Amino acid sequence: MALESDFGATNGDWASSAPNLQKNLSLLSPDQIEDAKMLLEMGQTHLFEVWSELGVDDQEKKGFFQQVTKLNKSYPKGLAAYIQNARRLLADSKEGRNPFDGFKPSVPSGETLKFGDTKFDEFEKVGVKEAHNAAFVLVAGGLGERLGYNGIKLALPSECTTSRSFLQHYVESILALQESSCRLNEDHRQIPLVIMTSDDTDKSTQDLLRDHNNFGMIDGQVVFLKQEKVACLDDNDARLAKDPHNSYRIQTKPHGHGDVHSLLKSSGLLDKWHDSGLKWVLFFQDTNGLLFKAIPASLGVSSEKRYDVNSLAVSRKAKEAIGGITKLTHTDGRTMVINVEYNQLDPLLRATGYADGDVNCETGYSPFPGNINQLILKLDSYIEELNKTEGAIPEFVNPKYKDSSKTSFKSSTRLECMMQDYPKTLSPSARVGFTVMDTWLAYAPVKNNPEDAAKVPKGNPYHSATSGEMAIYRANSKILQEADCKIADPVIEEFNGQEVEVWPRIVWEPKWALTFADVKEKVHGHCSISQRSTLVIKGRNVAIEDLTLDGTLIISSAEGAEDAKVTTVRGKIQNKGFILEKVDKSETSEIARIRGFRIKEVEKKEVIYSKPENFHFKS
Ligand code: UGB
Repeated sequence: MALESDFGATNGDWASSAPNLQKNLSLLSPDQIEDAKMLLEMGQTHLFEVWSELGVDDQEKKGFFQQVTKLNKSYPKGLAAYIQNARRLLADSKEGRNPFDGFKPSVPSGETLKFGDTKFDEFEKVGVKEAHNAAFVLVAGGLGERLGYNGIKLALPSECTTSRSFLQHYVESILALQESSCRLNEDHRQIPLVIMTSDDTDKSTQDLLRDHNNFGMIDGQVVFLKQEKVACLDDNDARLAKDPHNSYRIQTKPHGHGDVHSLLKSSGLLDKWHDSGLKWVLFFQDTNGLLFKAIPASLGVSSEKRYDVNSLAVSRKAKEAIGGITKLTHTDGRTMVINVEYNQLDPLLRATGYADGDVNCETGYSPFPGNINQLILKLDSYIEELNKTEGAIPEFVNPKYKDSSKTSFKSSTRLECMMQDYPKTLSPSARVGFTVMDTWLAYAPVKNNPEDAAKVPKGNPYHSATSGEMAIYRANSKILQEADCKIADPVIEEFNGQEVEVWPRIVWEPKWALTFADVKEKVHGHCSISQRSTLVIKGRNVAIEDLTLDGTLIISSAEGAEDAKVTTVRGKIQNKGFILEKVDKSETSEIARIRGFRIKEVEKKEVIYSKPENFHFKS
């Protein structure tokens, strides 16, 4: 950098535009002097306006430059590049420039799977076989402000019948997949799991895992990568915002889940995985309790179709807060299949001749499949691409302007990037596809607080803790129905102002069944389950046969009781069961309050087996 000559070298003249900095130069190391020059050159003198005399708050001043070093290091090409990029994107935003200028959207074609049909079963089989060649990456740096929950979302129970957290469910699902895949391939590979955290989530996530012995994963199988935040911006000139609580600090905010690509690249993990023979990297998000029901088949699709990128998708309701998978064709002939984020789809459609924008078609859904942000990338081509880009993902800025002059912001903004924008830099020859699954099977995230969920337009999904839990019961009930069990119809109930279908509370551990084939292998005869029932299966080798349940049945294997032989539970069970008890806003348990109910255990039948047994109940 030619800063010395531009500013005058050693006498501090270069800092004359920031007199309060100039008075404190003796505190700074040579590297920090360079950073200070960069900040002045980049128009950031305001950061030093309130700096006190030398000798006062000196530790804070040193802390400021430590923060600048960190911001510099954690952004590709440093803080000066960040400020330059911000100025460019803020100018585009002020001018209202459409990021998709020149592109026309159309509905792409991809693989559409229907649960239970032959094609789905075949893809599941291929996916399970392939899973021992996969690594999983969970992006969990977001705090979930929209949910209004105080802890990390991964620690939330995915459902309250067993209270298993999302993280436990994810880890156990990967382990179940690992076991099935290794059995088929006759090897003993461990499927790696990477969790991307941020300062907001890192400690709590690591503690959660450690306090539960990694939920069964071995030491080293889980790797944490922490994303850093980026500097906030106060105006269109990209003046960095001061932290409102400490004027010796720059305010920072998360940069978005797109950071995962540069972190994976710089960690060296990708090459390590490649050297150990892995072929796939699967990315997923923090609160979708259904996701692993869709993973085996979609991995099968990736493998059979040799997709470089496979995005999982579901039918999307117009204006639903999930991105739309879209084919974009440029006037110059370029095409790409990409996620268009939910806030951009409507303006893009309106600007390109679709006068009504983001609306449902005759199917009752948007014609654009909804992106659920589960991506499957082929490791070879991923490494090749990241060698070119270092994992940098095209960024965007979303300032909330005070008025139509677009000259000032309501609050500070920052640059962001999204992991699903990875295909934007790929060459046109890359094989980019997607797999559409039934929504009931694949997607039920927990994102919205009860108040916002209750305001969701009728017919659109709530994406709340209430709907997320009910969706798990619905999916398990429908899967058992497909396996010829008689499952009573759901009833409609209202919790926290949201009308939801309440199906029997049926839950099983991933090791019992991960695929439909597993379920069919373990359900026999004429089984029937009433709507008010609860069925929990906690063992691996358990079959139910001619079971009639009206109440609560919990089947658990005692420690060490699992072997290849099967425990069978049959007969008729009737008891008072568990009930869903409504709670209101005054409820002190946060878990119950955000759902609008708690589960009250009234009566249950519990089967705990320590060796394979046959249980025959006669009510
Ligand atoms: N996340 C991070 O790890 N780091 C961050 O800086 C931010 C988030 P949100 P949103 O569910 O299907 C996404 O906030 O806005 C993690 C897609 O962009 O839940 O709802 C965070 O912990 C959208 O296209 O994302 O939108 C969480 O695990 C659509 O697919 C994940 O990133 C939608 O999700 C997502 O964070 C969806």
